[in-house]
Amino acid sequence: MDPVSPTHELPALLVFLPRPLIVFPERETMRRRVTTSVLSIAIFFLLAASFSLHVFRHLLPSGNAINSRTLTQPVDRLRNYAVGEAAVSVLRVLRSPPRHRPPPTESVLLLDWDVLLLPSPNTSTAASGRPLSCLFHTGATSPARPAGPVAFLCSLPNSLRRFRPFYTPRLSGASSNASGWVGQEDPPREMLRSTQLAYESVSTADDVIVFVKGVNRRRDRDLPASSLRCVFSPASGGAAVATTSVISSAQEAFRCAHPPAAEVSSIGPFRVSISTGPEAAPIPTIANYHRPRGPARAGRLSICACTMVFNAAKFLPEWVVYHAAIGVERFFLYDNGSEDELESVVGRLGSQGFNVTTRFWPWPKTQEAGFSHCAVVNRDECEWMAFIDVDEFVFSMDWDDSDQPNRSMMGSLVAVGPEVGQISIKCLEFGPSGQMAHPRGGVTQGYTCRRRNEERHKSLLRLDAAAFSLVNSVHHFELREGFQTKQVEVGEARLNHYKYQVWKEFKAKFRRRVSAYVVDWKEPMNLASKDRPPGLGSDPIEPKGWTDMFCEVNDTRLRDATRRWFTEVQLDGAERMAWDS
Ligand SMILES: *[C@@H]1O[C@H](CO)[C@@H](O)[C@H](O)[C@H]1NC(C)=O
Ligand SMILES: *[C@@H]1O[C@H](CO)[C@@H](O)[C@H](O)[C@H]1NC(C)=O
Ligand SMILES: *[C@@H]1O[C@H](CO)[C@@H](O)[C@H](O)[C@H]1NC(C)=O
Ligand SMILES: *[C@@H]1O[C@H](CO)[C@@H](O)[C@H](O)[C@H]1NC(C)=O
Ligand SMILES: *[C@@H]1O[C@H](CO)[C@@H](O)[C@H](O)[C@H]1NC(C)=O
Ligand SMILES: CC(=O)N[C@H]1CO[C@H](CO)[C@@H](O)[C@@H]1O
Repeated sequence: MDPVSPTHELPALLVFLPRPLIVFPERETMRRRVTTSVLSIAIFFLLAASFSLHVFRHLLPSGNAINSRTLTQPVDRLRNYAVGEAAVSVLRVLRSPPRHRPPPTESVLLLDWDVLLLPSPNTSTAASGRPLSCLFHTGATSPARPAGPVAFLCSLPNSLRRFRPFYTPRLSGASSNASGWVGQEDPPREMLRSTQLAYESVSTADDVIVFVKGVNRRRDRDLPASSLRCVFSPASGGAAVATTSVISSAQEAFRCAHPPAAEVSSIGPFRVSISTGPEAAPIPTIANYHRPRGPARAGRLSICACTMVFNAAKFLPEWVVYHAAIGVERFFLYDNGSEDELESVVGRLGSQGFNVTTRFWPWPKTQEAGFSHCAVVNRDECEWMAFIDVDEFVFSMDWDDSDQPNRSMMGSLVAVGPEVGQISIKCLEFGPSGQMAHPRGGVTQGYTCRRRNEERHKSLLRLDAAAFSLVNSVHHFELREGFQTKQVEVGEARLNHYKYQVWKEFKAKFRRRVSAYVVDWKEPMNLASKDRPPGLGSDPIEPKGWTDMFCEVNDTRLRDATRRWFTEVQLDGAERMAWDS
């Protein structure tokens, strides 16, 4: 929760004090009364001021509460330091009218001691060329790497992990325009927790969807929408400016009515969150509120694809080039904090004419929420959305004999009646196929032996058919009334899932699972789970005979087709695949 911000609470307390001076008394007694008033006001003011100073003493901003010098000191000393300057701050508050304030620098503690740092918009990050780092209140630092357009990721230094609370670091190496507004130099704020957080919001013409962790904690036990409220408050902190009703509550997605425009038009920006009862404080929020979107633009793309990625840059070109050729027009990647060259690979694909967009999505166990988000954000952009992973390739036996891929191929899969809201395609799981290293030419070229039976399924969703609640299980969505799911048989279309790759890749993928559905294979539990590779123990060491595991059927259909479709002959006569750079 935001601490009560003194710049918001104090003016209300102090502004009513001078009022007796304005109510003019009778002329004869005026002087005496004025004297008395002034005296009592002075006394009251002193009492009130010292009381409020006592109450707010560790919240009061001071001229330079955090600078590089004081940052090296313990927080308690910072607080004492702040009290000495309090009176000055109060007067400054009295003089300055309420105005637009940018949010302060905030941070969220993620899993594995990762810290997501959201610098105040008034912090310039295009700084001095010095490497950026997170500077913690003890003076400890750790390197900061960009995470999306406005955030940074750094690791909480070891020396701080044993001490509670955790304080928000500052972005060091950046310059800051401190002079613009009161409150910039607040004492350190506590970190927010990713387990209790409104982390994202999307506005449609009709409502605002807020993504929140910590409300619906248990599967199938979603709190009723009627017990919740949507709360809108200034991003800089302070009291709510509006609350509205929640229309739908499912998983981590909450649909709320927009507040009246007047409530959120004056002093912005605003944040949105959910509160679970009249007395309950809203869940802490970093979700910015946007006013309703305008009317949808005309014309939608037919088919797009949406996926979660973590360190998938190496696999991306093959997946994008292939699916673009068979008719996927746009790709949305939800990046779970990749540490590889994702952005440069995406940039290169963009310059080659592929439309790939990344969105930073570091929230733990939010694959369903990410897909809900993708479905609702792109509803005006795409008619169909394929929710498949970067190691999954759509293929149809009907394409076996084609000399060239064409953009109508995927289209033929979605050429269905208007009552079909979702198309469910089964997965065939490929094994290491005797490979010892990442195959030359890509996964489609090297992995050609698979398990016999299909496992699981993935879906193409007609975005207009997604249930209002946006409920999904990653593999498929719940649909609105009147729509149904079409199950496609493997003979018609299937997904080649390159699940069990060479040991090095498999290990890396499972070290940090992007899918919430894959059990942690290192934990000796759920040994019978479908997600657990059969025959694999719970040790991260290469099982004996790995290269030949999961090999029941030789299946070279996709390899053969892609060889035909994507082989390019170089000037020197050498061959390579279109996605090899
Ligand atoms: C700070 O303000 C100056 C002038 O007001 C401006 O030129 C500069 O770009 C600002 N720096 C940041 C970090 O915003
Ligand atoms: C991607 O497509 C969208 C809409 O279809 C368009 O606005 C955008 O400019 C495209 N981006 C690139 C890099 O082509
Ligand atoms: C992102 O990675 C973290 C760390 O392994 C994991 O806990 C989390 O569930 C992942 N997020 C998503 C959306 O899968
Ligand atoms: C695309 O390929 C499919 C499968 O080979 C074929 O049936 C169809 O006629 C092709 N469409 C175009 C427009 O070339
Ligand atoms: C797959 O093909 C290879 C090479 O032709 C052969 O050695 C192997 O036995 C085949 N595997 C299966 C499961 O049919
Ligand atoms: C660079 C930047 O964002 N500057 C802003 C800092 O805050 C003041 C007051 O809100 C704004 O007016 C500036 O534009």
